[in-house]
Amino acid sequence: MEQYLTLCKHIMENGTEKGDRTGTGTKSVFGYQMRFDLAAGFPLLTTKKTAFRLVVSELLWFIKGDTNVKTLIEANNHIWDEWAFEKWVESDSYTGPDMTNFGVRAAKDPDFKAIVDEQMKIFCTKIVEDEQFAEKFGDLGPVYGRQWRSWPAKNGETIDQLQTVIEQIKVNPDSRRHIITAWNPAEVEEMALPPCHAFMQFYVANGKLSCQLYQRSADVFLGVPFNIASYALLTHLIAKECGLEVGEFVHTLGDAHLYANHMEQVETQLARTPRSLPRLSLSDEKESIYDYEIEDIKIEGYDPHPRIKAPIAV
Ligand code: THF
Repeated sequence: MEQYLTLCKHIMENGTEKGDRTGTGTKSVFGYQMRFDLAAGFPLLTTKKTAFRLVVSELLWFIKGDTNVKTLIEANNHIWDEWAFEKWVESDSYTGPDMTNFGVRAAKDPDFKAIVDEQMKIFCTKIVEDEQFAEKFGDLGPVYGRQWRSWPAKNGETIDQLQTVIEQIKVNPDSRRHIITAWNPAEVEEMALPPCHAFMQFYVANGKLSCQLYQRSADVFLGVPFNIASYALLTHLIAKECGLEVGEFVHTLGDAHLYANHMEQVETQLARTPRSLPRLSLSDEKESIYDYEIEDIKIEGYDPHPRIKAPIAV
């Protein structure tokens, strides 16, 4: 994963200091590309422990077309909590302490962070225990799962982009139209967060399936290790279903940034030496990509450096 460390170094050395929506501040470059040979090992970061089970539960959530954080919370995956929580605290139903700009304030003030954590716990409990609450506040709007599996088309019909791509890879592998887009301009406003990993294309050559992703906005320390692993896993799953080997994952970034409050963590990581990549192990019993459960997808031989904590920008 030298590619990833090279990206971090590149932003540190050449990035422009730039304000952002979250008010955290970033160092950023525009336009960058990494390539990962998926046959050489599974690209899960070894210079910090990355929670593969969270990558798996999030990807299965996308694949199943789900957009409600309830499923993730039940799988003990909390990476999307903040975006649903934000909708709740801005609604009339919320009666707790003032949560304006909770992300930035919590990152700066440990006492306030404790108050946010407490409200977040209440939120997660309500999501799991109260079905109506979950329906109202757990849904992130028409985000990835909805666009991948049921993009709203004309006459009330929907388009299953994922299924179409899988079918076309099987019958027409040479096609240059193996595309899935999560960026739906008509619906961006209704989404809790417009898609960051927005547009992907698949490519078949020499019996191998490759994938290229265009990511408009890349949180290089926290998000990108997840995004690389997620699309590598998606490529493996589709390749297996289509009877192909895996080729490359090509990761193209738009605004690639390091948040101002991740700099020390990046330095720690850059001082570490990458280790050999783990291997992916998929259950042989699944006929289709829609049948996988979390326990069917495992990583073997993963021996990373310890985890490095960092605050998420909301
Ligand atoms: N917003 C921001 N600011 N960055 C992102 O990477 C991001 N995403 C998704 C949506 N909005 C985003 C959510 N993905 C973590 C990882 C991925 C996320 C969100 C959060 C995270 O905090 N990872 C921790 C571990 C968390 C845990 O153990 O619970 C880590 O140390 O890796 C990118 O698509």
